[in-house]
Amino acid sequence: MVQESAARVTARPAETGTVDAVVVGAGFAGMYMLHRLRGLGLTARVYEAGGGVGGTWYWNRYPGARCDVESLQYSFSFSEDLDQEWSWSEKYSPQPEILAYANHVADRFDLRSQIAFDTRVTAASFDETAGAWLIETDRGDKVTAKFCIMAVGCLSAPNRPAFPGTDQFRGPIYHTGEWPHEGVDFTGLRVGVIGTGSSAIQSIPIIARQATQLTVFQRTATWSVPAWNAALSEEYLKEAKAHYPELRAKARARPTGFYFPFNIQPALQASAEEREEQYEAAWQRGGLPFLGAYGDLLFEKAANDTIAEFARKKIRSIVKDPGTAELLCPRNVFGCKRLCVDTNYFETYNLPHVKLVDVSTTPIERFTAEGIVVDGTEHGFDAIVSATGFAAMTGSFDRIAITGRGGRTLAEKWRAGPRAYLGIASEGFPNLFMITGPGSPSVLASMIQAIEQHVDWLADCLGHMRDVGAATIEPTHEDEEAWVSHVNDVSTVSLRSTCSSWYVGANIPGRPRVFMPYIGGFPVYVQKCNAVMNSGYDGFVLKGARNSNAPPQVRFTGRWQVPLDIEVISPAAVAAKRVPVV
Ligand code: N01
Repeated sequence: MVQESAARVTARPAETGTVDAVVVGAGFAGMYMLHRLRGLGLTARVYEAGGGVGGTWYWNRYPGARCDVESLQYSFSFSEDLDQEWSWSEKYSPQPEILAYANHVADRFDLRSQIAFDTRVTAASFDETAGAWLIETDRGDKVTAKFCIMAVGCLSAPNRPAFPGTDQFRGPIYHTGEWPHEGVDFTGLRVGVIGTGSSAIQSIPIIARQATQLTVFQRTATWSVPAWNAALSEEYLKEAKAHYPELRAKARARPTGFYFPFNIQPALQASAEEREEQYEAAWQRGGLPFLGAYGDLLFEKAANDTIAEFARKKIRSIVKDPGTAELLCPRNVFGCKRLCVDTNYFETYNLPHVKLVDVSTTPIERFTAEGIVVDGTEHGFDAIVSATGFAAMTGSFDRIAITGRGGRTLAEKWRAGPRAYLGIASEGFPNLFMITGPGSPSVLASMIQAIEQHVDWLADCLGHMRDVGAATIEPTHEDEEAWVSHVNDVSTVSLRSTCSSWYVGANIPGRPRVFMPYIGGFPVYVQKCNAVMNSGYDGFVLKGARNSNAPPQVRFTGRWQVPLDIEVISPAAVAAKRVPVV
């Protein structure tokens, strides 16, 4: 019995007509895009499948959900007033607070009137004669727009593995990515959790507090670092806000798009004692910056082995049962999959009612009415939590029938892996844009900064198209191919490309193995985008321009013209494997 969140859907007449732009999704990307479109004086309609704004933070309401980038940086930076007005309560804020922030932004910038909620876009097709997109929804809307902007999120399409017998299970099955809005009380229940990624490691300690019995099915052991989350004091916030602009600027110059202290020295040049000290200090600081302990950790396997062994020692020191501790010790490259950040994850396995079941060699066989069968043994449950992740990066595009020039579908074009120039646009699909699409830093940067940079670039592009009277913009085949090759080449420099993560689509059987996000570093990517814009959109074809000599005007992207932290983060540093990408 699969549980879906119960959204109250109010009736409204189907929409027709024409707007300048349709935006698909009202998460952080869709909201900011709408704000910028409005600033340009363009008419826009946003369609959002959820009943409210917030995207990821609207859907992922599982217990313990919170961000793993510090809240002071995991927030919009486009408005200094907004930065000053809003106060985060914790270092890593919980999902309800991030959702409250999204709602505050929607109200503060008066966005709701142009968003149609509870409406899923089902199809977008390009009419070559009209030079416009026809966008259709599951509520019968058929709207025409010159621009179609996909703000659909990188981790939005839940992965539901097809375990035999799922329908037979008598209790509820909850997916972490579509958690019931009313919450779930596991008190007195026997609960099974499938998966040990970020969603699982955050929810397991909380579920364990309620359940009478908790069984975790682990296919791949997870690298996780303590968050050491804490409340933010008034004094801390006051001080941070006094220096907010500097913090934002420093963040933009970092490969991750967020700031934290890191050490560029190679681990292999330090002595074993120095490394131990350095790792211990980084562990005590906690969070994703743990990977910044040395500069070569994601480039040199021998260096990575040193941090991996340190983290395994930590797991063995926390988990009391040696057999369970060994099962929880990952054997793959440290930080190859997205590093997890937890509060009491490993400690939870010391509780007598919590059990770990290894499904790495004996996969889940089937569901029954009573529970889950592994290796011939039935584990009985009252409720099951599927923390099985997402069809990352392209899954949200797969859910929409997108048809471009000549009747070619995006699904067909992307069958062997996504192809997009700068992760923003794809040849054959004029005036279709993607915010943080595959081939851009997206999930390897702080998502909100990556979103803002794309939206600002796109707003400038649309403004330029209006200045020169261009009807359409579309990347050339050659430039797109060159960019896709570059994204692929850069990925091979990093150890990140070596394991079966969702970055490469390998979490789901049958998906093509392609490293999808751009791993060359956020500032390097931003420089490329700026260069493309400043050259008059090199790599793109603008059709119908009356005034093609007009130089592009930089309307709002000034804040992205930040110098690289050149000492350590330059294309040469990438080539020399010296970019501490988290
Ligand atoms: O999903 P995941 P997630 N049988 O794909 C397992 C972001 N995020 O929702 O590793 C058994 O990481 C799968 O096993 P394996 C963050 O970027 C951020 O947890 O593929 N197990 C894995 O253990 C994150 O990386 C935050 O072998 C199966 C788990 O399910 C991303 O979202 C919080 C299986 C899925 O883990 C996704 O995280 C939450 C099967 N058939 C999420 N299929 C923060 O900001 C899958 N699994 C903190």
